Amino acid sequence: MPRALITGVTGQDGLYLAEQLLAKGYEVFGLIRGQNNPKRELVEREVPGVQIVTGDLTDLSSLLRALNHAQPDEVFNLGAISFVAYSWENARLTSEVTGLGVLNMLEATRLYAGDDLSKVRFYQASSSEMFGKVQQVPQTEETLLWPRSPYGVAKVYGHYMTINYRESYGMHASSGILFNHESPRRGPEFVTRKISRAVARISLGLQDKISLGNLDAKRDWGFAGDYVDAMWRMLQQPEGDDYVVATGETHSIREYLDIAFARVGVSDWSDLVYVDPQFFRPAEVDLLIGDPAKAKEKLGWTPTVSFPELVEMMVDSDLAEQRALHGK
Ligand code: NDP
Ligand code: GDR
Repeated sequence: MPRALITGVTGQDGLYLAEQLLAKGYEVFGLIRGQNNPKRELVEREVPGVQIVTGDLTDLSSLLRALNHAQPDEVFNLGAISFVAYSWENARLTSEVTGLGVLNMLEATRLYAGDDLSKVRFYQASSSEMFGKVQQVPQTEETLLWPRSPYGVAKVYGHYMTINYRESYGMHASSGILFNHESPRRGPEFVTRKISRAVARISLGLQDKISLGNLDAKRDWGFAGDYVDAMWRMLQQPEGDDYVVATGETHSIREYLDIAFARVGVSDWSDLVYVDPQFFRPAEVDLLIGDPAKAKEKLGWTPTVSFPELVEMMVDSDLAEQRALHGK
């Protein structure tokens, strides 16, 4: 039975990945940080087969202990401070967790493997946020990186460190340059979930308006369940490599709003959305659109959920959740 260790198991991707690996017959270990992490219950409820280990990406010895306990064949490093807007307010902390945390995890994995580095494979959660300022459309594995946020800079560090472990030690280390992916499990601070939840609440009379920032930003949005499958496929390849994972389509926040409101029967949302300058970022990533050709060809990966299906899935899920919460 193959064994996997997932950092960031309490997050959106960690939950989907744990679910998929358990269904494939893996023994799954999930790293959880903190003395009494409230999200532990979420993991135990949603993916009950996961075995919890404790550790923190800023603490190398805790990671080594977790690895020695789990004895994984595959390590998925999904843990990070992942909210881009927050990264300006906590740039150093973001660098330590999202950047240096990758080095800690790589080094702990190397130490755990000892003389036989072939016994373990490593996945790093890199991001389209590394592309930042538009240099090329669509973005590929070869596009110049120009990060626009402390988060993006930290991810670039982790990305190159992963490549460096592959080149220096021959580690089977892969970096997935994943474009935005969403789901009903998305954190409510991210724009898609913020909108789907607000639309559900507005339609049920629980809220009047949504405050948002830049409505003209464009993202290549896919479904998280598809994207974690791409992570797993990367680690099944004979060699570690880097792959862009994206849909190849881009849409603005306005288009997301159109579909989300249409789902609850609202065709003109202009009076329901308030643009609040507090949600604008010091530097914006205006346009992301990825070219997933390499992932399609080498991994046989293809997205299965269209943009309208994704938006509707999220609004429907929030409607059900809000109805249950408020007895409506
Ligand atoms: P989430 O924000 O939902 O999850 C982040 C996870 O990281 C949580 O489990 C969190 O744990 C954990 N974490 C935070 N700090 C630490 C720490 N110091 N030590 C150990 N774990 C920590 O992110 P997603 O699931 O959306 O994304 C997964 C990964 O993929 C992240 O690295 C993200 O940056 C990256 N990514 C995500 C994309 C997306 O569109 N979703 C696109 C490209 C990359 P806790 O619950 O304790 O806070
Ligand atoms: P992003 O996701 O920064 O792309 O990072 P987010 O959903 O936060 O922002 C997407 C775009 O929407 C604009 N926006 C708003 N964003 C938020 N959060 N709240 C608002 O009110 C709002 N109004 C407009 C933003 O300016 C931005 O342009 C996500 C994270 O999952 C990262 O960890 C991951 O690496 C990248 O996706 C790929």
